Amino acid sequence: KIQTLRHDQPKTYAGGKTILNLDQRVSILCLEDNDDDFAQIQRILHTHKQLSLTREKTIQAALTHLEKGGVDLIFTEYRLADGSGLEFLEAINREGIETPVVVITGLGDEVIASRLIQVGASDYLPKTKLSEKVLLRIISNALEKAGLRREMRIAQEKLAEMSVRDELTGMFNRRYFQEALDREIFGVQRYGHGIALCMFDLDHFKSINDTYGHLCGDAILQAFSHILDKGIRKYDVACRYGGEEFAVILPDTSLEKAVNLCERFREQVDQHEFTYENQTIHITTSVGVTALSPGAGTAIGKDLVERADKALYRAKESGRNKVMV
Ligand code: GH3
Ligand code: MG
Ligand code: MG
Ligand code: MG
Repeated sequence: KIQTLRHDQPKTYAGGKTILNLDQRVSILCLEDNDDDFAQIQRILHTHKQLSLTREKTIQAALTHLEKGGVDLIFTEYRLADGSGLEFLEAINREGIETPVVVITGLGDEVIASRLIQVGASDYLPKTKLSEKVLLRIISNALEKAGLRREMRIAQEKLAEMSVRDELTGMFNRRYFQEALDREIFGVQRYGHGIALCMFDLDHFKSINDTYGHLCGDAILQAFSHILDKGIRKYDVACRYGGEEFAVILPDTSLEKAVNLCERFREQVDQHEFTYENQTIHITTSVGVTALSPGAGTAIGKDLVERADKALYRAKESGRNKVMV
């Protein structure tokens, strides 16, 4: 859809003044190779002391300038010595620069304008429409839009993070675990590094709940997660697999090393004094471990989980508080 670009009707309030909601300094970078054009913008805005204008004459210089940060808004001419405004916008997108861009140009062309908006220009202003009122409105619009975009991005990132995490413990959830396991198994064949999978199940956890209450159980699950989290490397993947079951993927790890690690965890949990409302609680964990080494044939995530589960079952059968393969 081609956007209709209207710069002749600034937002106004009862007093008829343009609304510019700027309570802090705004640093504007002008990408403009024409001295007169830059002087005109300076002249128009010179009474607004909160707006500081700096200038670069080429796309390259502007990009270098932007790398240093501190720019809130960009004005750019469309036709530049080393490229077009479109190329500038594309370079900005490539670099992941979020600073809003307003294109100000003598070239009044609606098709170019809509194309510029499509690649992310915040606004497009023909030079014939340049006035204090219009510029101030455009500045305030661009900053507002950029603020909303930033908030949206942060919200999206938060949502994405939440969708892979377990709420109670903050560990990865089962869905993420499945994805991660498939990815790691693929890596075993591709890069020739073995992986290990460890399944933890807290022993007699039902009786912990029955004795101390469900909230206490929750607190213990959190404390247990913390112990697990602290004992692994940053590229290991620890997940809450189910209620009181946890799974840890150890990339680039042999069965022997994994067993040693789990044995340390088992011991640590056994020694740990969990506390809840001035009560000291003792828990233990059973662990099943399995590994996949390169050249050991093909396996899918389900096979590996099944093997670890069986090992865990053996740990339970042989008296709990044990690590089994
Ligand atoms: P074992 O594994 O040693 O065989 O015995 P268990 O009692 O741990 O095994 P079971 O699978 O019968 O019970 C698991 C218990 O874990 C029951 C359930 O209420 C508790 N549980 C599961 N999820 C949560 C949770 O999110 N919070 C709390 N507090 N308890 C949970
Ligand atoms: Mg269980
Ligand atoms: Mg059970
Ligand atoms: Mg259990």
